[in-house]
Amino acid sequence: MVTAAKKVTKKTAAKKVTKSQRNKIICISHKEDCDGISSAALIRQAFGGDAMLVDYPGQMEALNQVVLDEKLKSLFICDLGLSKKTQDEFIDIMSRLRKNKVSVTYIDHHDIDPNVVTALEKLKVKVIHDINECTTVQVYHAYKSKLNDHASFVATCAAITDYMEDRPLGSKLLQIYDRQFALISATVMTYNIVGHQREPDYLQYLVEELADSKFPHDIPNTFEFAQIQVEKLSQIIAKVKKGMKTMTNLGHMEILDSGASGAVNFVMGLSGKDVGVAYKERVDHGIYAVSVRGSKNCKVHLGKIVNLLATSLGGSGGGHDKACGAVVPKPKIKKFITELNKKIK
Ligand SMILES: [Mn+2]
Repeated sequence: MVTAAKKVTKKTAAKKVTKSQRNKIICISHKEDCDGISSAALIRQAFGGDAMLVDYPGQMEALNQVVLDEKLKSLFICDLGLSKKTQDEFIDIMSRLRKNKVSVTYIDHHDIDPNVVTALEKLKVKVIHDINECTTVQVYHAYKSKLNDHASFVATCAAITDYMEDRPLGSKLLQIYDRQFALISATVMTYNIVGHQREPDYLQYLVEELADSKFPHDIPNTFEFAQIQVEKLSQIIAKVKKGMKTMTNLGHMEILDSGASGAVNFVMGLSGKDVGVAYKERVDHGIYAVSVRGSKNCKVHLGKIVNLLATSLGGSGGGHDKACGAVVPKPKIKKFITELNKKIK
């Protein structure tokens, strides 16, 4: 009895202490491309704190983890779009964070259900959302006064890798720099990020170096590493030529020994169709990670179609009009492709 009572007192005391000591700043950002890594870097430069770098399957797991962090004071969520499958749980986690008085800022540019924005704003989550500019450019624009000059270069590179350097803010930033210099820097960054997806420490290191205003060429071995990646991509071209299949409206291929997102542009391009689909099995999960790309002639919004279709098949997905992704249960992949082929006519 006595011990139990003591324990309770201790717990209560501990809670009181932690309540007044909320001082942690965390940025959860997308780890798979230059926009996510660069957003995390600029948040770090402006506010300090730590980055948690995640992919789409890991997104909710990270949020469920931080909501339990009793020291969390301020949370930024960058470049992580929501889908029909994840948005309700996301709102629920946001309301729990807000009950604990955690300040939350959600910065993104993927297609979003307007009801979700309304719900988030009701909770006083700060929403910075523009489908016309990449996330890093929006971070730069919002927190310019807390950032140094070099931050505009980090944002420029992110805009290039997200195909958004022609947008109002993105194009102004690109004008500051020599186009070729920015292109090669953005491209080398991208190859280093894509090639280090299984090395979280390296991705963290990139965030720190970019926050520290390093150019990609000042980070050791980045250009050499990019060369190795380029060589691998040229081998993928040969494999796609052999293994790609076509339907009326799309080309598709199962990828076995590289990332689906690295191959998908080749699948679209070499198939001669306006939509390409590449999918790769995630062995331990029983699911396929699917990448979808549309050409300039593709007139439908692939992100919206894929969001609905993947959700109806027990998976999830979404993204932009011409570039999106999905997670699809293994037995449903054929259905996903045939249905997508019908819906994009
Ligand atoms: Mn992005």
